[in-house]
Amino acid sequence: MKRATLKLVSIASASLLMAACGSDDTAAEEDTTVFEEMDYTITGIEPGSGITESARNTLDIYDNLEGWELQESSTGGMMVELQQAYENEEPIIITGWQPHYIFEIYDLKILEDPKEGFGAAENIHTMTRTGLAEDMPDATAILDNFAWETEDMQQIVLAAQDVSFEEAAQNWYDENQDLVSEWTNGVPKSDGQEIDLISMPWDTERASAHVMSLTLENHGFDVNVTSVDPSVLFQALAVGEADATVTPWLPTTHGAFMEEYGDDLVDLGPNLPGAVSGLVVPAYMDIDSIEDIPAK
Ligand code: PBE
Repeated sequence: MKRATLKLVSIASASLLMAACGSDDTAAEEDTTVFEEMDYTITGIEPGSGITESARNTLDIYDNLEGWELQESSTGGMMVELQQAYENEEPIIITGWQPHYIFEIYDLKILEDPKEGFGAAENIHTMTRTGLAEDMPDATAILDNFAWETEDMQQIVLAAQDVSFEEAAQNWYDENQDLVSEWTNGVPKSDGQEIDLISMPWDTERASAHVMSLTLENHGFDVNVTSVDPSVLFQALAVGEADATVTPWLPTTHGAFMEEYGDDLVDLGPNLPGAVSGLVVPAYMDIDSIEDIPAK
């Protein structure tokens, strides 16, 4: 009798335990399913981009990202995957950055990054080759004066979804003559001096290169713009093949290139404060921090 009671008690507690485990399991399974569905893969962009470098570093420094992979592709490819996932409310984690128009068309969140794998907030810098200030002091003065805000860049990037970048930049330029004149005020006009700007193949950089090009052209310079991968950009500036750029993101995104080439070029400092890059998810996903992503 006593034994039977004990047995009953133990069965009861066992089933209670099982019930507890069961409900835990279900919750855990659901969470895991979401990440299994993504194949523990982060949707990345071009292998040569700075953000890809930061994402690789992020995978290394967070223990919970053990087993996760970064799928490198292209910005266009990432955008297509984001669009498809978003339309079907499926889970996706991308490498993303702001300014970017995806934040205008989708409800997204940048995951908190307590270990700063993507750096704290970044600035976009203006840089020249060594000696530009001596060779072209007036152009250098304009480059050095160049300063604008995230909203300005974002406005062009967004408008360029409907019209060409030339048109979007020209419209912004025409509407913001007060700001532009702050960059050129007191600087003598050129009589056709040539200057080679170098840029990167992303919308944000197309926007800034177009605006700087328009500014210099309207001040009498003969501007040529080339768009290349970040590593080529830094090399070109370091060996003096290009004159200037308004595109590097620092201290993290292009930090590795800066370490390699920083001594052989001139950093004129930030032209846009508060750029952000990181892991980005649709708002319908139930995670807020990189630390919320479960290990594989
Ligand atoms: N980006 C946009 C670039 C720089 C600007 C963040 C994609 C990169 O990662 O190199």
